[in-house]
Amino acid sequence: MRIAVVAGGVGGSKFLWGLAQEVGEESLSAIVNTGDDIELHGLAISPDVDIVTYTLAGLVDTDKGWGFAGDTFHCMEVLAKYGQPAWFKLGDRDLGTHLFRTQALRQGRRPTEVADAIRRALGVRVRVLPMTDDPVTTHILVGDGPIRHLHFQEYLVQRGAVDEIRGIEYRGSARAHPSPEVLAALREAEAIFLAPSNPVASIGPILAVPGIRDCLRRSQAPIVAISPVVGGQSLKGPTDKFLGWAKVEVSPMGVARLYDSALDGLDGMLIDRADAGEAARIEELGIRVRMEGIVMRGPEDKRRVARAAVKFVEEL
Ligand code: FO1
Repeated sequence: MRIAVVAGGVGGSKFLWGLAQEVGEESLSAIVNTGDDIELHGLAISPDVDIVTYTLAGLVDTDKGWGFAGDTFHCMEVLAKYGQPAWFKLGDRDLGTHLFRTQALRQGRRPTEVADAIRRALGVRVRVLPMTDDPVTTHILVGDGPIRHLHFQEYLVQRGAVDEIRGIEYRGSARAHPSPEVLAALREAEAIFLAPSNPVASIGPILAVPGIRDCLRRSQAPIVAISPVVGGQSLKGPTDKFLGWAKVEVSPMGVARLYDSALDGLDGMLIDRADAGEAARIEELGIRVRMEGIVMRGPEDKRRVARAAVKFVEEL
């Protein structure tokens, strides 16, 4: 079965890793958020694309969820000595990726081509596709008086997501087009999963690209979301804060409703057994529900969630 997965960084990569073990890498395409992309020290950094690639390559630092395992940060120490911003920790090995990406983009290669070169070089057979080759940047609006516009990484990493969210902009998304590779992956897919990533900050920028949203709306393939919320709490990071801003209930039901309206119909939702009480309410929306333990800590959890998702979609 050919599967397309719409994914952010850490949550998306864990689910993709499990899927790769269960169905094999060749049948998978990952359509990855690039709203988090940032330029720092003159380098083009694409965190979610790298997280997905490193995870599938078995090279990621599984404690942090990003960067290469065992990386060192000597270059950052030198940059800090020169008074350069050092809040976004780029490992010495990781810098190799950013140097390569920056140089290749300057030579005129598309982000999709560069991501493809990187994943192939690292031995990944899943097609890792940036959501678009056009620039899209997620900005978080904060501030009690005058509104400040923060880049997503400034909000999340530099300031630790402490600010109250006043607004979110997916800058450039309205003018962005999906790449031919993304369109092909979506059209060929026999099943589409929305990974357990932040619905507003990670999946939101992808669905904000009109050509992707339209393609998903028209898709004949079943679309199944894996809930990023368990027992009223987000699986990772400040997802609840983002859902709160979007006036979405921090529950599988809230996320189901959000996706259902964004896609003009969601086919299925995989939720945690802890949320069994919500199943009937979600099914009232016409969305089929499957329950499983969906918290992914170790490799066996990731495989179990992936197995449940595949079985569910096969039965839809
Ligand atoms: N996240 C952090 O919390 N702190 C960092 O210093 C940091 C550095 C970093 C470097 C490369 C990379 O690919 C990812 C990195 N991340 C870091 C993760 C990233 O900011 C977010 O987790 C994602 O953008 C959200 O999906």
